[in-house]
This record gives sequence, C-alpha cells and structure tokens, in this order.
Amino acid sequence: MKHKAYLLLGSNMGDRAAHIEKANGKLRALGEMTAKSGVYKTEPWKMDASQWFFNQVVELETDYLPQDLLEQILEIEQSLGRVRSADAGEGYTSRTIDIDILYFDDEVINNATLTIPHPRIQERRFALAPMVELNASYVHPILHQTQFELLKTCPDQSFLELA
Ligand code: PH2
Ligand code: MG
Ligand code: MG
Repeated sequence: MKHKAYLLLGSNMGDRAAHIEKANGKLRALGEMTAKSGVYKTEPWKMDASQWFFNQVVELETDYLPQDLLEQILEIEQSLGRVRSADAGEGYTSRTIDIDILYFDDEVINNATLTIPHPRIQERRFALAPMVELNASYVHPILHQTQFELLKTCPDQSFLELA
C-alpha cells in the first residue's frame, strides 16, 4: 500500500448510519483502512436540509492513484444510491452518501475533475473535527498549518457532536 488518503464520508438521507457503515465496507476493498474517526452528527453547512448529517473521516492506505481512487469512490457512491441530477443548479442537495478525498499523501492536484487537498476543508468544522481526531499534526500541503491549527481558527461555528 503505497499511498495514504484521508476520506470524508457524509450522509443526510435515509438510514445515515447504515450508509456510512456500508461505505466503510466497500472502501475496505480499495486498500487497508488504517484508522477511522467516530461518526459525528453535524448541522448542515451552507444548505437547507431536513436531516442533519452523519460525517466520518477514514484513513485509507491504498495502491490506487488519485484519479483511479476517485473513479472507485464515484462507483461506491452510485452503488449506495447517490443521485447526481444534472439540473440541480446552485447549491448542495441531500444525499445518501458523499465520499470526498480530503488529502492524498502530500499531493496537490488541480484538474477538471479533482482538487486535492479538498478546497473547502479549512472552512468546515464537520471535516476538520474528525480529521483532528485521526491526525491532528498532519500539515496541510498548501496552507502549511496542522489540522489542529485549522480547526482552532476555523470560522465555521456549526454544531456537531458524536452520533
Ligand atoms: N457536505 C456538503 C455541504 N454541507 N454539511 C455537513 N454538515 N456535512 C456534509 O458532509 C456536508 C455539508 C457538500 O458536500
Ligand atoms: Mg462533499
Ligand atoms: Mg463529493
């Protein structure tokens, strides 16, 4: 397993705990899951949604390259009932499962389909809190701050708690 990726899982539709658990199972086929955070219940961030989110960060050691990992992740999302409508317009929509690549080793990637580190992680407590639980001292390869520092200075004050 040559690479270490941090993935954020999120669900705010249907049986959220089951979706997170099933995503864990499918991700284990892509490598070795070397750590996982607790599952947090989090207030929807910048969207109106009837259900709050369940969010979790997992650490995956894998041989996949970023672009191939993304492809696998999109397939997992689809298999768990994720619908991406072309006419969704602006803004976020509720979903059975969302899996985002937060970090991939210390790589910086910017192309049409993939941006790593995740471009909004520093604005999102629901991503930083579980990330701090897993690896507080991991340094953001662009911002050069640890996850702990990013969480401390994060402007997002949305509520979250362990589910
Ligand atoms: N994901 C979003 C937008 N807002 N809010 C919470 N609490 N959790 C999420 O995973 C989330 C969100 C877009 O992917
Ligand atoms: Mg997302
Ligand atoms: Mg996503």
